Amino acid sequence: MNQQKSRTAMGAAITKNMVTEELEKLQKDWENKNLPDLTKKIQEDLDLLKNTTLEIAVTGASGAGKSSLVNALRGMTDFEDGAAETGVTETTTERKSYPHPTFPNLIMWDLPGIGTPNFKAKEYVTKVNFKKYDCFIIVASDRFRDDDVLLAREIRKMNKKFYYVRTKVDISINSEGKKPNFSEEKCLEKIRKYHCDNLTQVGESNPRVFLISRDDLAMYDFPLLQASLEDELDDLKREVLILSMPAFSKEVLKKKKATMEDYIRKVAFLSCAIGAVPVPGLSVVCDLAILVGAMIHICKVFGLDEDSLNRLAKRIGKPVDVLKSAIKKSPLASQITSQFVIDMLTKSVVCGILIMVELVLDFVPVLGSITGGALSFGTTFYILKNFLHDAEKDAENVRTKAVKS
Ligand SMILES: Nc1nc2c(ncn2[C@@H]2O[C@H](COP(=O)(O)OP(=O)(O)OP(=O)(O)O)[C@@H](O)[C@H]2O)c(=O)[nH]1
Ligand SMILES: [Mg+2]
Repeated sequence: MNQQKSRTAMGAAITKNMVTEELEKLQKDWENKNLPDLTKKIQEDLDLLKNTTLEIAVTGASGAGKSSLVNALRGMTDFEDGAAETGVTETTTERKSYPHPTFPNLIMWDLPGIGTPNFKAKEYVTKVNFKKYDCFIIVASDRFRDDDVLLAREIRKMNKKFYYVRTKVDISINSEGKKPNFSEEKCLEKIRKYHCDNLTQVGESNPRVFLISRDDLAMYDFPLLQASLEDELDDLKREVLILSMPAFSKEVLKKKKATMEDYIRKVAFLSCAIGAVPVPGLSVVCDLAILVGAMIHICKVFGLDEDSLNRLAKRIGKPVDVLKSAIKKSPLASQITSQFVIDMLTKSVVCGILIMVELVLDFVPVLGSITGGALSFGTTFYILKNFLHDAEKDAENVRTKAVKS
């Protein structure tokens, strides 16, 4: 390998080794399939994800914080258009679906409180159509009751997953925090133990309880709850969850990035298979529409679009411009057009694409007769990987800005 080939393309995040690895994977996938079959399979995978929904029901006693949790999981405050109504008296009186504002494939179901005169425990399961949901979050803000365990039993009968969640932990921590020698960790452990004992008393064996506050999903047990949900969902539903999850921690951003890497591979392959179009005035070939669509998707996954930034600004009570000032490298989703991509390609030709193209050409014999397609794969993969790298960094900067007091 000559020196030029082994170096990182100027200033870019993507090395030639990374592209080589991808081409080798592509070559392997290719071995037993022909191009139309593989293209069909990849397009089907992408369509399947587009059509997959994840429906999470939030249930529990009246006033426990169900609607507030539905809003928090959609990255919203309780006080904006489209938010589930919350209140200190019985508020939600019929089940209602709340699709995620950016990724409507995630549907949160806000259910009425169980055990109220309108929703007696016995009829509740049929009245709110328990069969419909993929999994359940059973919330309590003081203690779990017989009714909650009854719900859990019904869910278990359907072979579905549920999670016991204790909400409003911020309130408990704030009031206990005033005591001398306060330890947050010990206090959380005490609350956890209390609820596990309480659930055992009302008939649950070996319960696990997640402590959360709707005000800050990065705190307490929310990251554990999210990890448990992910572990127990099938691949497609897990992907829906990861894409739509508010970017409240570095770990969430990493998971989003890993998911998007797989997406980029698929998209680059499609760009290869669909046949490449030379970009006028440039010595590159690729499918501009694919690039535009993929970049907009990446921005949305990382919350780098106007609507997501506005929602986050509202949640944290800061002007949206403060958040925007943290975005140094990526455009906002609304700024991505064909012209934007052409400008980007023009700069990248100087920086790195040509080196990639040279590398991809080495692979052409294995990729058969689709020289243009192989070039398109290389260009699309290289551009999107760099774009993803920048988007993750910017999303992390936005997150840091959001948590800074
Ligand atoms: N501090 C704090 N307050 C919360 C939290 N979750 C909910 N609340 C408040 O608790 C009250 C009840 O919350 P809701 O989300 O309306 O409760 P619900 O379970 O939907 O109630 P119903 O619709 O009546 O069944 C509201 O005033 C919320 O603002 C939390 O995590 N922390
Ligand atoms: Mg409610």
